[in-house]
This record gives sequence, structure tokens and C-alpha cells, in this order.
Amino acid sequence: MRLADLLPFKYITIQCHDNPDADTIASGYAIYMYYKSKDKNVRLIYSGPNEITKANLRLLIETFKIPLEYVEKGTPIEDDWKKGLWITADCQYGAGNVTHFDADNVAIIDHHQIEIDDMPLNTIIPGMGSCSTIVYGMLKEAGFEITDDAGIGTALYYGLYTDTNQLSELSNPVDRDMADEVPHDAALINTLKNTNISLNELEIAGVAMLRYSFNEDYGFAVVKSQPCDPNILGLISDFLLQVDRIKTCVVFCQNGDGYKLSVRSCVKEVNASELAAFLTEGIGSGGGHYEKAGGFISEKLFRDNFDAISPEIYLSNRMQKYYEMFEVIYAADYDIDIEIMETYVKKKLPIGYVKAKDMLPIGTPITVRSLEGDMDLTVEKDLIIMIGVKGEVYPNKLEKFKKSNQPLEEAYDYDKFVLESSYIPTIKNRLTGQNELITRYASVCVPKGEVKIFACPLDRYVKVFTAWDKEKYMLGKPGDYLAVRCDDLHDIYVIEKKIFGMTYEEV
Ligand SMILES: [Mn+2]
Repeated sequence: MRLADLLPFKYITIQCHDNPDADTIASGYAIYMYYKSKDKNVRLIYSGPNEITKANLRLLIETFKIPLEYVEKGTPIEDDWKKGLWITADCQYGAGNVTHFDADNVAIIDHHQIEIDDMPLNTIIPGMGSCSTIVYGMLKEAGFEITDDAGIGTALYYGLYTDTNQLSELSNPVDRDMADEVPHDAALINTLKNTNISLNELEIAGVAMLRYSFNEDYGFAVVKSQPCDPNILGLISDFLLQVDRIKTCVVFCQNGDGYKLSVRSCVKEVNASELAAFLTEGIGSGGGHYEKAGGFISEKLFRDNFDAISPEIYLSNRMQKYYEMFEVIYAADYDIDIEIMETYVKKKLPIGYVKAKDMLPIGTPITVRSLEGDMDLTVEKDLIIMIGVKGEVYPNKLEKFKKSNQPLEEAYDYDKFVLESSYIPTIKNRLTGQNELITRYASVCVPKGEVKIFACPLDRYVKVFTAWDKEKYMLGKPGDYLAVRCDDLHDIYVIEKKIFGMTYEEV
């Protein structure tokens, strides 16, 4: 759904979720300003038992004169508005965290797990760090210039900022792009940041920490907090990690119609982002970084699946299960059993490459952004950036590149050569801040030599610390392949099931 699709409506109501947070207010406000600029009759409202009292939200609303109205539950809606369009922002019409008003035409813009699937007008992207990010993309798509004159930029930035624990739990490169690009008032963000917690919430944090539960075997803690601002969860989890015996933790509280989670890890054997995804699998969404991550569990989906247990028990069990189900392989000292493996050869699939100096002058500092994260490089005479079949990027040197690759005449086509990726890598000039798609400069090559491996499908979960990266592991799930190069039995790694089928063939 595009914002422009909804322009035929003359009366548009935008509803934030009950107990609004910065993200729902910001996304609602930005949508409001868009339709206002198109001369629509627009209202921005919220309902629920409580009116907004939080100091940071009051400050945000007052600074930009955000026209957010409180509408009590049961208030009759005038006909023009009822027959017009009703948009819920950062929530889903019909879900438990948004008070019901009768509306004839409904649209949903949200980043939570899909709960309401019978509304044809919707943009719901669960992997996004904030609804503000989605709205930002929709405004750009609509050709709406986002400035900070009316505070739209600052509001959207703050929406993302608060929904991702001060940007520390970002899970999507699209979120990172917005954080980099959107014009915002950094001084005001700083003031908002220091108006974050009330004395009451300070007490909530203290009480929550007193009631931790600790698992002796694996060194993890689970903490339930009373309902509080999600940022306080991050505060508690950051604090817990400093305890000598706590290696990983999850802190959660009821939030809207579900549970908000903050996940931390200080050991390399546990990737917090992956743990957050595991804890919320099938009932929500989670992700972030290696050390810090966050997530959300839908209460409805939780009840449907685990009716008899409390979320605390569920999370403790799930943490335990996570630890129990992995075998950790340190490739450098692992004796791999090749008896049970078959021999495969890598197909010669075309991949992309870019000569860095063709893009920018030598010496330019650049950041290459892909689904896997950011990589800082400097343009050098012989720097080559490779674009693999999964849309992953990695640096190479011209000489080494020539030895093992054959350039082709063919033009590079991302959709054709990348088997599975939703984010086209970008390159940013760190001197000017300018951003471009890396694919604009890409050429095509195929690998020269034959790479032979032994491989077998996994029947269990493994974490492989490869010989070339001892800090971060590769995750293997049942069905994925454990592989090792025939000419180096310590060069062990994991290949995803789908990628394996497309890129290897049996000898
Ligand atoms: Mn949100």
C-alpha cells in the first residue's frame, strides 16, 4: 500500500495505540502532515484508559505542537469521519492495544507481527525497528520532502531511537539508513533522552532487579519488570551484564498487547540478535546486534500457543532450550569426521565486483552497508568489493581477485545474480555523506578454479567459529550443510540449505 493510494479519501483519521509511545506519535504525526499537505481533513487521535503524562512525550508534543487529540472510549464519531478513512499507526485496527472506534474504511501501518490479516489496505513490516522507519520510507516514496521545519524529522528519528533502545537494538539496515539520513534536532533529542525516566520508573527498575532469576548451569538471568517504558528494560539488561556470573539475560515487561523484550550477551558463543529471534520465534519478532537486541511477543499469539504457562516460565525454558540445543565447533581445533560426508563441487555462478577507485577517488573513506551490517573501508588503488550470491559484500585485492576470478562481459543484474537478499548494498562517502547503490558500478565475474568440499546435512544446531573469524560464529540449523574444504580439514563452515542446493553439486 502506498500513501498516495489513499488520497481519494477526504476525511482521514489517524489513530495511535493506547498508552502512546514516541514511535506511534511520530509515525501518526508524519502521516498527518502528509495528508494535511494534500488538503485533506485530518485528525490525529489516541484513546485508552490513560492520557499521556510522560515528560519526554509531553515535551515532544508541545515543542512541535503535534495536534494529537485524546478521544475517550465510546465517544461517537461523526459521520464524515466514520465514512472516511481510518489509519492505525504502529498498531493494528482490531488488536488489543488500540481502542475500537467504528470505521468504514481501515488502513494499517505497523511494524509488529501481523495479528490482523483481513484488512486489505495495509503496510505491515515486522522486521523493521520502528513504525517511523516504515512511514519515512512511505513518505519518500510519495515524493514528500522530509525537513525538520515542523519537527517531522526529529519526531521520526526519536520514534526509531526509543523503539530500538537508543539505536542499540537496530536490526535492519533500512533503520540505519534513516538514522543516518533524516534531518533532526540533535540538541532536542539529547534533552528528550535526559527526560526519559520518572522517579516512579526508577523504582520499577530497582524492584525488577531485586527479583531476578538466575540459571546456574548456563549463567543466564531472566527478569520481569512491571510495565514500564521499553527503554528501562535496556537500562536493566545493560546493568545485569556487568554482574560477574551473568553472561546473557532477557528482561521483559507487558507492553500494549504483548511483551517487550531486551536481550543482552557478553559471550561470543551467544549472539543476542539470534537469541532474541529464537525467544520470539512464531509468536513475535526479535533481532538486533551481537551483544544487544530486542524483541516483541504478541500476547494473543503467546496465549494461543502457550496458554498454560506464564511468560517468565516460557522465557526461562526457552533460554535453557537455546543453550541445550547447540553444539559449538571451534574449527581450528576440531576433528571433523569426513567418513559421513559426501564430496561436492562449487558451481561456477556469476557474482558481482566493483573496482573501488571507479566509484570514488583514492583515499576516500567509505562505509559499505549490507544486510550483514556496516563495513568501513578506504578507497585504494587495488581495492575490489565483491558482491556474493547472498547479497553479502566483502573486500578483495586486485591481484588476488585476478588470480581466482574471470571477468565477464555481461552487465551486472542484482535480481539475477543475487539468490536471496532484500537489501541492495549501498556505499556511503563518509566525507560528503552521499549514499549510492553499489550495484550501479558493478561488473560480473565467475570464479576460475574448482573448489571441492566434503559436506553433510545437519541433524542438529551448530555454531561454528571458523578458522578466519574466531569472534563470531556461523549458525547452522537442521537441514543446513556442514562443510569443509577437501584441501584444508580445518576450513569448516556452514552453508544454508537453500544456498547449498543452488551453489553446489555432488561429484
Ligand atoms: Mn513501534
